[in-house]
Amino acid sequence: MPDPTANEWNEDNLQSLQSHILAEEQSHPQATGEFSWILSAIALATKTIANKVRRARIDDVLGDLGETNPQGETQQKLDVIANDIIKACLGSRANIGVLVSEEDEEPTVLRTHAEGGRYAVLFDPLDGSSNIDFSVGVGTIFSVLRLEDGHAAKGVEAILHHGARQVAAGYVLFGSSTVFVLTTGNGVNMFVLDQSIGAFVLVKSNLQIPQASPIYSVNEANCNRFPEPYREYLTWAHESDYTSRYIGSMVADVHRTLLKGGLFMYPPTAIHPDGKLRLMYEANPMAMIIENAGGRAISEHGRILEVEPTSLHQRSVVIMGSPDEVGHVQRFIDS
Ligand code: AHM
Ligand code: MG
Repeated sequence: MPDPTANEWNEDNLQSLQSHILAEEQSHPQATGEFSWILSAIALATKTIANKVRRARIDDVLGDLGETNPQGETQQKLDVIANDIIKACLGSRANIGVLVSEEDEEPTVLRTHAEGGRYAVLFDPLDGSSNIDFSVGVGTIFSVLRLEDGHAAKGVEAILHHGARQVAAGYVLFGSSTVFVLTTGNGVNMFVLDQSIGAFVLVKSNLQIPQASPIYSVNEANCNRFPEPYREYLTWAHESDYTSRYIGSMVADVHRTLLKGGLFMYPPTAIHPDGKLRLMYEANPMAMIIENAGGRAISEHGRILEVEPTSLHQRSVVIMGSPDEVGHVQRFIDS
């Protein structure tokens, strides 16, 4: 019989994102505390975006702007609002040198390494935003890279590193609840925004993706334009009684895959021969999360995290999820 007078609150069941990051930093003797500044800015930005997303219809900011982003895709009003919020929240953090956004052609250089700019933050401010008018889950994705001394002189090259060099990555899903999933390379933790106190609280530490799960998540309407191995995989999955789930928002589809297991992929198509998703601020951060949860994340030529980027907005084929499920697709690609 539980003691009703016992205090059930302890550090395991009420820990904010902020205190979690501080505790993690304290466990690294060389940590300077700089990192918590960046993550607290991301938390502030995403809480603000969550509020905008919820109020979008009331504030009449749904729909597109009639303009396109650097990839030629239609910008939603909320894409631009979310981008501005992130830049406003991160721009004043003294240790951020460079911001890279899906919505901006060029990186925003805030300060050089000599001026204290130690990190670059790369982000997709509102992924899946074509779903926003219908109250479907959308999200912010971010990747944090450490900058080397002298980065200002090297320009974009200072940021063109493979994803294995990320020092942190995460996403915030604006769904029926607002969920913050974070990795700093040491497991994956999940926080939920408690609206009543305005803080992200830890709900699950050390998330592990299931080893296998018969679910695939892909835009199957493109099937006839997929290369042969993907079509063969889908035929195999149909014959193996797999089920399908596809929301069309990467954050929501990857989040489900992380929790329930299965496979998420965006193969090459006629329109997007290199895949549709962007390497540096969509594929890489999601790959870091999935790998840290025990899953696999590959393009057609090996680990996504080992792809050497040649441009900021380049695209990548994405195949990620439970290790066994990724293995099945790889089998068809390799045969
Ligand atoms: P976006 O960054 O412009 O929102 O595009 C990325 C989105 C992903 O969230 C999603 O996985 C994909 O595009 C869906 O593409 P499609 O509609 O071709 O299935
Ligand atoms: Mg996106």
